[in-house]
Amino acid sequence: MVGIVMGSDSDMPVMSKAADILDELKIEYEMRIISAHRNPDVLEDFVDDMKKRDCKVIIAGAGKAAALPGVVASIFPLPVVGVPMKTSDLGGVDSLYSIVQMPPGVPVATVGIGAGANAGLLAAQILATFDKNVAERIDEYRAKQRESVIKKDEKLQKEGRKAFL
Ligand code: RP5
Repeated sequence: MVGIVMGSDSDMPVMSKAADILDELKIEYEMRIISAHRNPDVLEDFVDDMKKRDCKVIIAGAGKAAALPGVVASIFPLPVVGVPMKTSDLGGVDSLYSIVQMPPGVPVATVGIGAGANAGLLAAQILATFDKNVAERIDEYRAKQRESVIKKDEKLQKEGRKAFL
């Protein structure tokens, strides 16, 4: 299973995209709102619980001085995927730098600003390294993705660029 945690309910639109991908790939997850700054004790309990329940990867999203993914990585021994939120003051580079610039020894696999779907996919790909069923479902997902681009190009060839405007 996968853990999904975010610092605030305001992060939900982005973190929901990660959950949508896991739903599509039939991967079980637990989703929580826990702030590293506002309730660190609850965060520690959550990570301990995830460890006990054999969780293999945690997706953690936060914005601004986004400590959450790094704190999760400091207590969870398996991969942590960090999702930086877009912010109103600094556009999300604040979150991105906070999450990606971890000190040596405590890595966070950081996706792009607001890239919840990629976080879900990366978590699924981590599970796919040892779960053949998940690997097969990722192959199917990619085949659909390929097909959708081919269809768009066929439309372009048939109807011209104005059909997209
Ligand atoms: C972070 O501060 C959260 O992850 C959120 O992205 C940001 C703003 O939080 P709220 O003021 O919306 O609760 O901790």
